[in-house]
Amino acid sequence: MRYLKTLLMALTLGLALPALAAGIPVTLYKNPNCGCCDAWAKHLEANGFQVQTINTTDLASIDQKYGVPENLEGCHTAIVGGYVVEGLVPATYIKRLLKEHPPVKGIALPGMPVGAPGMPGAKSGPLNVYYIDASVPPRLFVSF
Ligand SMILES: [Cu+2]
Repeated sequence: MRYLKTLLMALTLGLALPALAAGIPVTLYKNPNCGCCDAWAKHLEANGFQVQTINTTDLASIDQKYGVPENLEGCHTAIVGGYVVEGLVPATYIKRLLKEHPPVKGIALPGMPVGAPGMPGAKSGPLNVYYIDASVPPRLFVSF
């Protein structure tokens, strides 16, 4: 009886642990020579995501494939829960996107602004994260 209990407990733990450790899956397309994308991936992993990195020197094709307009391009493109996350968007806003589940392609923090996760330093002003959809000019998702 005691043996059975121990066995059941071990099975329960064995099943529960990988599920907890896995985190929210992210596929990250990045240039192998860009370091801030790796730092951003670490920031995500520290905040409950699990990042799979795919190195490519042809990010233009990735942007085209996922419908990221040129004016919203960052240094990398990530796919999370069916959404496109372009650039160094903080983990907390990705979670908000997944929770609110708006009918858009995704969100973008254009460029590589100092003060965003992965780019050390102090921000020179508020950083804007935009929706990726058909809106011109792009609609603001959040300022931080
Ligand atoms: Cu980068």
